[in-house]
Amino acid sequence: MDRNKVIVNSWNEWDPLKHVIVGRADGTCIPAAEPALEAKVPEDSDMKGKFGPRTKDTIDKANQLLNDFSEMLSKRGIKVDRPTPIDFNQNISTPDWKVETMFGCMPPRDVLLTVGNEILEATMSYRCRWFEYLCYRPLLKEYYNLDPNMRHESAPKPRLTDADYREDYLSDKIGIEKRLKWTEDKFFVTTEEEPLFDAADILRFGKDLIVQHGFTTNLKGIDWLRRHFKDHRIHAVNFPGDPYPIHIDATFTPIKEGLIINNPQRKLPKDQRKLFEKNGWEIIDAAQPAHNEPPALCYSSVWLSMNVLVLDPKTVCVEKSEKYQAEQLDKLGMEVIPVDLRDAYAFGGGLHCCTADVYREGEIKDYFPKQ
Ligand code: DAV
Repeated sequence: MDRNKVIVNSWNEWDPLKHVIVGRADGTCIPAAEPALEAKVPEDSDMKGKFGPRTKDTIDKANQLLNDFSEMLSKRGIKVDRPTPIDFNQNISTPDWKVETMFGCMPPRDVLLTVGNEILEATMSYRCRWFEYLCYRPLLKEYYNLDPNMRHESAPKPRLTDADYREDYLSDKIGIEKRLKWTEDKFFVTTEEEPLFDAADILRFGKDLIVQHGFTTNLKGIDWLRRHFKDHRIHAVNFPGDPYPIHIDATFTPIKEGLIINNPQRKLPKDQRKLFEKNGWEIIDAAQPAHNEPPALCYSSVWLSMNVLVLDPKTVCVEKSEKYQAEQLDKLGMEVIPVDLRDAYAFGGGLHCCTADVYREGEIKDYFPKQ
């Protein structure tokens, strides 16, 4: 194989990063109500009942931060690509449904899953995000043309009819207690009508993929991944304690081989820890977030504090204001690079969310030989 032509290669979350996609905030909309979104937007959120384009000044600010972050990565020798936004403020439809607006393309991590030489477009589970892959197609086309070994895959587009969502979640007045009980019982907003997953529910550990079963990924989605990645072992995990379980990357974050930080309010259940413990991996509580509340009009929780981007097993990007998380990682021997991103959180998440791997050095390895 001609190594010079390899564009796509990434097997885990921590090997040295050489090429990455960083999202953009252009045209991001607050999507209109739809069943999956209703379940996720916290009951007391300032976004309830609102939809349409975000303001120009908040978009400009977020773009400035994303541009600065990209520039910092480039200066460290990491190639950075950016998506091509489309007009998100338009009605979209399929024969089964229509919605008033799309979302945006700030968090590529939600849509694209890189496993080795493959980039897989996730099914997604919100109607407003059904067409988001289009923003990444110019890049995927380029990688596909340049790299004869690259596999460009797309999971079956879901129909996302009402049968995909539980009506129980449509109420605004469920209350945290009931939500916690439901999520602990794995009674999530998505049904098992058809395979559904968001790429940000998946973490890559060489031969093993760890997948969060929650609001955005159902068991059929996990089964689809198992059938698709035949040479991998797929493990479903869930995290009781999270009333809005979407995406694994503010909950369970591998830092380097052998070390994971876990959200102390969303602990991995004992039986699911065995795989890690048997193989000598340490799971420690993540530090507390520095903030009591997320920024205005933000979907994500304060735990974006642990949504870090590992550049290599000794270097990690942490949001600039997250002093406790930075301190913890520093004590664990990591070089911490502070990155100002908080004013972009509302556009789709933190440092891990707003990036997607194209190339990390290294090959597939078996980190969990004892299964
Ligand atoms: O804690 O709100 C955010 C994950 C975004 N990709 C949370 C999860």
